Amino acid sequence: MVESAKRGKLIVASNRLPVTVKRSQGRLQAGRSSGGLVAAMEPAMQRQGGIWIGWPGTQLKPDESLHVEGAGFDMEPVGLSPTEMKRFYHGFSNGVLWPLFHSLPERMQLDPKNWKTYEAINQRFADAIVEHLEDDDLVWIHDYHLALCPEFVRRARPDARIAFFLHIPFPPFDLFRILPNHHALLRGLLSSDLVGFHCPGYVSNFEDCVERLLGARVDRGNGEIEHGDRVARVAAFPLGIDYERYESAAREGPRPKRAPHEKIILGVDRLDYTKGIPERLRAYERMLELHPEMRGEVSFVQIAVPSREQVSEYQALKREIDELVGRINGRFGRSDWTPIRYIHRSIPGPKLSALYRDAAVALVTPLRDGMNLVAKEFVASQTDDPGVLLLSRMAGAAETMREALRVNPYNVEGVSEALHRALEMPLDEREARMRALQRRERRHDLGEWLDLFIARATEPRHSMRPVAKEDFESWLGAFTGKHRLAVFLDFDGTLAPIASHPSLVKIQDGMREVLALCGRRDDTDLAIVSGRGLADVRRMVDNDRFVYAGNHGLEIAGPGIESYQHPDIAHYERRAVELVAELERIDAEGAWVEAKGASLTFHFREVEAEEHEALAEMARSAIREAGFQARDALCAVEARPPIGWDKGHAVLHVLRTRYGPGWSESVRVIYAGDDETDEDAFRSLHGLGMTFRVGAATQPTRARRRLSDVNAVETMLRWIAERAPGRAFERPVSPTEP
Ligand code: ADQ
Repeated sequence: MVESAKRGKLIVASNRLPVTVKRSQGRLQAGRSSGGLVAAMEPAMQRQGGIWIGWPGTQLKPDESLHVEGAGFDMEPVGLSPTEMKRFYHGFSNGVLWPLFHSLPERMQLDPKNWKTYEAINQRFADAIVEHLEDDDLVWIHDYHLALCPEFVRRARPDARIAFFLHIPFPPFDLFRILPNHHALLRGLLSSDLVGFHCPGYVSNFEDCVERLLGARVDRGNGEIEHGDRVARVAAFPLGIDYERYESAAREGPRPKRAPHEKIILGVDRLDYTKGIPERLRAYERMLELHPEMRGEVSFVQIAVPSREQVSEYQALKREIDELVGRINGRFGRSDWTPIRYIHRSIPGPKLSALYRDAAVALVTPLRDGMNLVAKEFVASQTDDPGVLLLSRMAGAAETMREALRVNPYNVEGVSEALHRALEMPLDEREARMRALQRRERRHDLGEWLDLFIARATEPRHSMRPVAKEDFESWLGAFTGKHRLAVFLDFDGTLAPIASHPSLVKIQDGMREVLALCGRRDDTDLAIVSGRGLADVRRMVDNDRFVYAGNHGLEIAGPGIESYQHPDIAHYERRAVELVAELERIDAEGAWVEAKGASLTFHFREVEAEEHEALAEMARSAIREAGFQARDALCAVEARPPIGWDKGHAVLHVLRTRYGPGWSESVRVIYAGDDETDEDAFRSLHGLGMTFRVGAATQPTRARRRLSDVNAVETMLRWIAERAPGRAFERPVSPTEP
């Protein structure tokens, strides 16, 4: 299946707009927002045009709009109240995701209320996107604040073209799984057509996580992930900078009246604990300790833009840095020399360019960093005497900037030695390293990044290669081993494609053949577990070697077990007759009631989509009033007796009666189903068996893995039919038997 992609407008969404609005004397004033995301995306939007959706930095009044003269693109503000800021931005985004994704989980501050607000604000952003969304537009969502947004946009507009870029690292599986909401976050991201990261290492961390936590099928070679019935692509797009702009700004930047006597060591960061500023100050202190001859010869300029000042972690960091700077300056300072000049504010562009240009060494030593643009800006600005870049191995930038002196920022001793080496480095080596760095950054600049990302995001969609027997061999081979198999299968949507009416559902020839093959094996037992009445599903499948559980397991019959009927069923059969009559009175063309004895289903697949929710609500309330449980199914609402018995109970009942209480020793269980009611079985079998949810990725699942459709189930059954013979079942011997 190939779908062509035409180009519409670009809709960018990020937590912050590129301007931060302040209210001063009742009037709005717009300033520039800080940080790497804005540095990257603003030039991109200026080139591309479109709409940027984000928080403007202050709550606008209903009659106020945001128009920034000469921006080159439109801006759409999303309002956040102070409480929402506290919970969504400071609480979950920066209090949980930021530290965890930077591999600093002990700094996480979990609070379930913050997660709720995170969900709500992601929905708000999605609504704003959908409002502007037209066919052929590209939605480009940015960063960890909006990880659920792709899913919410996809729900409203299933065909939208959605891309996501993460500006920070994606952590390894072992860390990511600490997050209580990890499934939701992965599902959110996978609703995109393309998920971009800075580095291949982050891509492979993400692939590990979706494979191990969601059981999704991952094609690492092609960077494709199957998520239900959709395919998301993943790839690394290392961000570059607008090289020429930094280069010319450096050439034109203000020149000092006379060259400073000391060599300048420069640090430029947002004031953030991931940037490793205290560690860097200690390394500088150690260098002064070990090399007294450097005192008075060098000077460390650290510029730190205030960031997230409401968060206590950031306030503590500020205090720590203030104290360290004071201590080091007190310890080594002289009347004619201050070892550290610490500037706690944003610096205007031309001044920053001049600082970059004139520095002898840039100390870029984050403890962890998605990419780090400061390293790249420094390199582009080195138009005069070449300086040296000291770069943390933990920054994404270090993966490509090989000619930098790469250091471990945690190793204070090592950084101090590297700093000394950088200060003493001869000109020819500095030149060779800097020119190589510059060539690469010039070639792989922001424009190239943008072209590559947009080209990939608008590529025609295609399906992944269909799931093959080899996939099942790797998922199920070791699990099943030589054991006997107990395979439980839902019917509608699992063994046969859904049709407009239950009576039209039909098992295809290939499926029928493979079911027969499985049925003939003496090491494999099949059971069909359906919401249909027992007689109905047995007639549909028509294989007398199988066990059947009808009415969601209220009635069970088949070879090897005694027939079972739940004791309360007769009572509910009588009451269900009245409920059927009641629901049949709901007047909607195409809606109808399927009577199944003690349970029933109200179907509305054939009714106009916009009426679905109202009909479902009417049915739910009639069902509840009649004393039944209402449960949503695919274009239907089911009424079930409230007797605490579901597909999960039925499966465990079959296993216990067929193989004895120690069944988990002797058989391996596989369950596949496509319906919400199969979730009960997934829950019961969690940790006890291998479970598959079939179909679209629109619903969360407890199943271990997802399968795209009925064909994938057929492939699984073919693998089962053809697998090497297992041991025949031995009936358990009770201790009292001779
Ligand atoms: P940040 O964590 O903000 O970005 P970084 O990539 O270094 O980190 O970008 C900082 C930007 O702010 C640079 O453009 C820099 O020039 C500017 N800046 C910093 N201090 C400044 C100051 N005092 N005055 C003026 N400007 C200053 C996040 C991720 C990074 C990733 C970027 C882009 O954490 O890893 O590289 O997004 O994806």
